Amino acid sequence: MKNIKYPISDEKISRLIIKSYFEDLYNAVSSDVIITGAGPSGLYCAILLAKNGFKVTVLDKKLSPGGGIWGDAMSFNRVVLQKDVKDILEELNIPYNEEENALIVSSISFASNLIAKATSFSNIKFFNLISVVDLYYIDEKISGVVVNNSTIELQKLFVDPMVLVSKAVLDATGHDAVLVSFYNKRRKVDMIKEFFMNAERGEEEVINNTKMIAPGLFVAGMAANNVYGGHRMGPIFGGMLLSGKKAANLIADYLNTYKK
Ligand code: 48F
Repeated sequence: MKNIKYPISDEKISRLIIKSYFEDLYNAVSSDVIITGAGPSGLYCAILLAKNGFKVTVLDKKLSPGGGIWGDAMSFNRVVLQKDVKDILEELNIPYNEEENALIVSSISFASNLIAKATSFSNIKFFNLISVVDLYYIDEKISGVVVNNSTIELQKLFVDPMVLVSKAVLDATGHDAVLVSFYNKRRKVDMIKEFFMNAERGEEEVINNTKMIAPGLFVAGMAANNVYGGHRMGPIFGGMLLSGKKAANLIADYLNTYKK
């Protein structure tokens, strides 16, 4: 008696994976928005834009989405959020404990629920192990990104990248503000660099610093504080969600008035 009623051959496994993956990649050659960085600000922005009906591509150079959430606090797997984002945690089904007017959340639950929500939208395509290595610039606006496989980048192999086009691009790459740095190489932006750690100030600033840097190029999350000189902060994440929300609103307004 066999235990498995529907066995699958190795050949079929390869065929199914290649077909499914490359269908998605083919589809992602052109999107409304490319979000680079699947940390908290990028993921929440993707969720809100997808809810609005936009076609979203999320790229992350690492194996697992979630960015800095997994690293939590010195490896103590909890993060803290302000009560201002209680409704967002409830919307994302993330359990929390309330203490001293603050919310305490398991970083594992926070990351996995954000990822689960984002991957539940058919209009968000996810690609991990893909690095953005440059910006695509056409007609005086940012019109996509130049990408390569992360393992090729790590090995520094001489392999040419390709372009994914979009009407808007979000730099949600965290502390390094990678996409704004690419832009800054050709068109000057005053990158002030992030300031010393201060959670209260940094969390306020990260929302104010979420902006459109140049036509088609937006910045959110820690990248925004790095560009505009906001304070860095530790394992507190309300500002990241609210920055992602502000970015989604700015991008939606831009896309609604977008002319090719
Ligand atoms: O750093 P990250 O989590 O971004 P964030 O949304 O959140 C910051 C917090 O995690 C934390 C904090 C809390 O107060 O300060 O730092 O600003 O995630 C950034 C993601 O971008 C990816 C990287 O792998 C990470 O998952 N990334 C960075 N550079 C590239 C990239 C690149 N060139 N191409 C693709 N992905």
